Amino acid sequence: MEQQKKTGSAEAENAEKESVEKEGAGAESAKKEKTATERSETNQPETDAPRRPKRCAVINDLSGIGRCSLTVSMPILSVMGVQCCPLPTAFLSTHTAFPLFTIKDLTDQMEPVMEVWQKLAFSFDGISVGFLSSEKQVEIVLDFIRRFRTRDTAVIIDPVMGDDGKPYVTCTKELQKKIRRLVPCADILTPNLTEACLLTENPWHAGRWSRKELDTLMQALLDEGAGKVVITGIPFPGAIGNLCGERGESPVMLRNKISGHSRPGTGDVFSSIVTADAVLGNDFTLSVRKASRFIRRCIRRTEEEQIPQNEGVCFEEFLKSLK
Ligand code: PXL
Repeated sequence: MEQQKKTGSAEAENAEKESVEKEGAGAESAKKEKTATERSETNQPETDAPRRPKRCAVINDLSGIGRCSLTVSMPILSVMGVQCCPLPTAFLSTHTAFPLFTIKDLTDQMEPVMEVWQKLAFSFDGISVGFLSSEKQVEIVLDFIRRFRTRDTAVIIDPVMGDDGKPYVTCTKELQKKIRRLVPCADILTPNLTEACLLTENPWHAGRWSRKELDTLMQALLDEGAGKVVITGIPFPGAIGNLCGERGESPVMLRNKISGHSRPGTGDVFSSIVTADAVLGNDFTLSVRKASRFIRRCIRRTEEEQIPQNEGVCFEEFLKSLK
C-alpha cells in the first residue's frame, strides 16, 4: 500500500512537471497535428496500467432524454468491461432533434478536469470523442489527446456533426471546419454519410451511392490522416451498409438487413461498441459487424414497443449480450 502511494506521488510529480513544461511550450499547439500513426512517445502509461480494467475517457454530452452520447457510452463500455470516465461537453434536457431542449455548455469545466486528471497521473487506454458544443472544445480535445495519448492508447473520434444531409442545429459552419482538425488524430473515425461529406466538403445526396463515390469519401478521410475509418448508415434497398477502410487496403462494405427506421443515438451505440472493442484490442471489422447487428436487434424491439423516434433505441434489455 505504502509502496503504491509512493509510486503514485512520484507519478503525480512527473505529471505535474510535464504539465508545467507544456504550459511553457505554447508554440506546440500551432504545430501541425500528429497523424494517428505518429504516436506520442513521451506520455508513459501508469505503472499499474496492466493490472487494472481498461479505462477510457469519453468526451461527449450528457442528454437527459433521448438515449445518446454518455447515457449510451457509459452502460455499453461498462458491460463490455471498460471503465468509462466521462468528460461532459454539455448538459442538455433532451438531444437537439427534440422540438425543445435546454443546453448548458461545459467548456469552462473541461480544462480544470483535464488538469486534475493529469496531476493525479491517471492514464487512459482509450480516448473517445463525440458531441462538441463549441470551437474551443476542439482545441481542448486536441490538448487532451496530446497530454494523454501513449503508444498504447486508442483514439476514437465520432465526428458528431449531422445526419440526413443536414448539420445539427448546434454545429455551425465554423464548428464543422474546426472538427476536421480531429481527423488526423483518429485511430478510428466513425462518421455517418452526412458527416463524411461535411468533413471532406463533398456534396451529400439522398438515395443510392455508387461504390466509386463512397471510395472517394473513404480515401479523402484516410488521406487526411485517420488510421481506420468506418462510414456508417449507407442506404441500400432493404439494407444498411458500413464501409470499413484502412490505409493501403481496399475498403470493405458490410451490409445488414434493415429492421426499422434509423433513429437518433444509433451512431452513439455504434461508436461505443467500436470504442470498447478497440480499447480491448479486438478486431475492427468484427467489431463493426457486432455493432450493426446489435443496433438492428435494438431497432426491431424499439419499433415493436412503438417507442417515439426521438427516444432512440431501447438497448437496455440487450446490453448483456455485449458481455
Ligand atoms: O446522437 C448524436 C447527438 C449527440 N448529442 C446531441 C445530439 C445528437 C443528435 O441529435 O443532439 C446533443
